[in-house]
Amino acid sequence: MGPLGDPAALFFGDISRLTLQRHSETFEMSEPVSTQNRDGIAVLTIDSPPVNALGIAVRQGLFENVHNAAANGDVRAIVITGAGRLFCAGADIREFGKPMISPDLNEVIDSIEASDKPVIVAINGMALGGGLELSMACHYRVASLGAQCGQPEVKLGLIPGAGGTQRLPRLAGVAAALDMIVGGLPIDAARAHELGIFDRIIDGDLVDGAIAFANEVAGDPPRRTRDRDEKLADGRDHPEIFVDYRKKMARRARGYRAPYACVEAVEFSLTLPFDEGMKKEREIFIECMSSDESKSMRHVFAAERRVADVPGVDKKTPQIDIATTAVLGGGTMGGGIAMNLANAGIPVRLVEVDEAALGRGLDIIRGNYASTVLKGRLAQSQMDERMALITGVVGQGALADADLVIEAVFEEIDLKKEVFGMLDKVCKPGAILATNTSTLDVNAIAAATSRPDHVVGMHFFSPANVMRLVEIVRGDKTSPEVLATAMAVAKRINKIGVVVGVCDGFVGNRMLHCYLREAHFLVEEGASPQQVDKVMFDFGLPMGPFAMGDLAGLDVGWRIRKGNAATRPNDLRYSTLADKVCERGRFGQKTGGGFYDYEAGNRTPIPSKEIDDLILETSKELNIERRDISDQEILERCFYPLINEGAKILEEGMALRPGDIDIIWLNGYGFPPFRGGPMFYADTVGLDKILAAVRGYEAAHGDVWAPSPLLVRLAGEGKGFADFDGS
Ligand code: 3H9
Repeated sequence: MGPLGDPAALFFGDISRLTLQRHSETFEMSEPVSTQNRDGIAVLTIDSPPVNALGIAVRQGLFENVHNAAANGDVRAIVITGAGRLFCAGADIREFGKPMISPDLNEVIDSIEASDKPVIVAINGMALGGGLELSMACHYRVASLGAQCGQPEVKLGLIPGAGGTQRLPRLAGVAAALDMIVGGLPIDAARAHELGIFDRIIDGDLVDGAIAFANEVAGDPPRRTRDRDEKLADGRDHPEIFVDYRKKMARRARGYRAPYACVEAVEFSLTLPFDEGMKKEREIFIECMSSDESKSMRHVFAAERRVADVPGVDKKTPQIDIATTAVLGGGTMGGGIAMNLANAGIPVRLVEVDEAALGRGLDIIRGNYASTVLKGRLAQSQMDERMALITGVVGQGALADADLVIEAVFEEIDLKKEVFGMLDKVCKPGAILATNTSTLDVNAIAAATSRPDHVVGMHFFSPANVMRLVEIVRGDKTSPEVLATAMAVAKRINKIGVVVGVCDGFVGNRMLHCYLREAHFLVEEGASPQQVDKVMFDFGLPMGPFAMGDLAGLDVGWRIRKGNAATRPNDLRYSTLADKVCERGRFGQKTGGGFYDYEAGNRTPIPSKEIDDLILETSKELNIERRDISDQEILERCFYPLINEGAKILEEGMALRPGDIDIIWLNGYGFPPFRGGPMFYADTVGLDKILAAVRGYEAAHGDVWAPSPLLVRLAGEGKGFADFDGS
């Protein structure tokens, strides 16, 4: 049965006047696709907020409206455009994994391409994924000055599945198509025009310009992308381009399937006729769609957008105007935070106790910017603008009129309390006092002020000017306005802010602690640092725990451990390995050695004889008979306690959702997106399997392995963390 005669399609014909609830907003939806006849040119407008995605209602609407326009004797040409801020964000991601209802996107696209009347797409804003594929099946493409287009499917673990891999090389050439499809980044209108994707850029009213264009081509035979192959010649003459491309992307694409699948599909545009290439594209698209990689990356896409949903805060929550800011403490962290603010055009005072410390702090910032300029990623003029926004100041006077002060002094509770007592006296009423503490009690810090409602945690991750994550720590008394403003500031400085509760280490570091603990125990029991690091690297992390410690500096954790020594329970197993490494003055890369040795000017870790001996000595002291440890045990012992701790964090309400924990681990600790984050990964393994392993390790290693009640409950019910609804 054809799509128009499909009962399901008839049902969906009614969807056009649905009222759609999205967060707290309500949209009155009009026809998802409507037609206006403008003197013989049918103008079809896709109107499906928020992003004109190609869900069933839009596909159905396009199919019918194109069919009607093509059959209408008064119509000479067809223009397709989008209402709102962008043309089309592609296939409707919410439909993925559900049964496809006809017409599918390829049927719609085929019907457009087959039209005997010229079809011109008028691209406003963005044409992404299926939106670009639909555009490429139109006979001509015109776009507004600020338009962009791209094939971002790879970021969802997919390849373009509606002709992108076959039509883009025909329009833009193989090299540019590979860059766009494998890289997934959009290009601007000027570049798209230069490449031949856009036929004309319209400066002025886009629809009027598209109608004028349509009148120019109205009598011409349709120009179909599938029939064009002049741009393929280059690829045919240089088949080595694919070999080179695979080699070039190997480091970036480590652990991923989709980027390679993209290259494979583009290659078929050269080696097979168009329809055969389309079939291959379809096969690969379907294979990718059912992969854990794509499921993980789609989860990440949705989870990133959900972090902004925070109880007690919504779009109506008033925010505090942030015009002037100050960062207290010009060390590596404070400097990085100041750079973030300046990068977003926000003036910031960097406050230090004396000129020498201030000079050091400003020098580090200047050096960081200068090295970005040297790499060609920042213009000198931009560096100058940013440096001009950072004013170094000695003394507290500069804090008085700041709207937001971010404290980044040493990680010691008494010092933090003293600093907040001072801020309370010096700062103007209504100012937000934020602490960058990574572990300490934000409520205790807030209690040192007379305005605990204006105190919040903003925990940046090192290096703060690079890492995207900020844990926004909601104290017991933090007001909704302050929380909403902190979230807005994070967004403004291009960070992803995740709201967490007050507990030791918050979410990320609390889980990291379990991971590091087991990594050290494993080395005491028989593994080597390099074996543990390799297992983690092969899993997809940028580096394992020992290489990471060496990079971050082992002295930081050492100082914290010494601070906690007095309160550490005596009956708990504690690894002294890292302390012993530090006692030898080996703080990591910066001292030329940590768990590994380093050659001057080279960051490559070299296995260390000194450390090997130290490990053997330590095992002996502890009466541990060293044994061979399997990679699987390393994987389980590093990740399962981390996941178990994540479950405890959820049941205590310290994180709102498993997805929030995943976003923290992806953006703060380099957890690979193709695994979706630790909680999503746990679901792919199966909570029953994880629980069984946790119980086994509990029997062997004691109470630290006690499973969280939430893990026990969900595993018992045959569920995953994805089923956790906060109760
Ligand atoms: C594809 O096309 C496959 C084809 O090749 C083959 C098919 C056979 N679908 O990001 P925002 C929602 S795969 C459904 O906050 P922004 C989003 O969830 C697709 N919903 O806004 C959010 O909802 P909520 C390839 C979508 O201005 C709301 O729109 N395309 C889709 O920062 C606003 O989004 C892509 O991968 C969608 N496709 O950024 C593009 N896209 O408010 C993915 C967005 O309920 N999208 N939503 O949380 C984006 O990159 C950005 O959303 C965009 C706007 C740049 C468009």
